[in-house]
Amino acid sequence: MKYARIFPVMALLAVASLGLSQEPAKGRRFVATVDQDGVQRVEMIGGSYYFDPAEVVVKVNVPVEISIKKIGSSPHSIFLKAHEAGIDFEMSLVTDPKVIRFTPTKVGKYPFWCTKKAPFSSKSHKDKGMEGVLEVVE
Ligand SMILES: [Cu+2]
Repeated sequence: MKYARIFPVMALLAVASLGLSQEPAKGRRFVATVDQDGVQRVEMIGGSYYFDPAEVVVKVNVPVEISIKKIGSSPHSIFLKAHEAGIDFEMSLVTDPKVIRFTPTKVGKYPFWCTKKAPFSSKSHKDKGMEGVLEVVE
């Protein structure tokens, strides 16, 4: 009889956790706004194994400043090469924020990722999900 009462609760919990696990594994989306000085500022964190935000939306032909730091002890980096859009950076991340500056010149979606890989691991950080997209819009 006890089970009869517990079961509906368990079923509810199971459904709830199922819902959670079906959430897309993608990270947060951030739409940058233009500050009074005409710069779009983004604060980003690199962790194991993600970027937060993982989707960043910026306006074309407006300067961007990404302030990025890592959390945790694993080495991480951020890499994005899109010469056609005036975007080209690659840097190792540290626990103090570093600033990346560029002005995107072409609308599009440009993937970025971490280039690190643990010495005895078959998977790179990118394989483990440490990647994202910079979306440049009108
Ligand atoms: Cu990494």
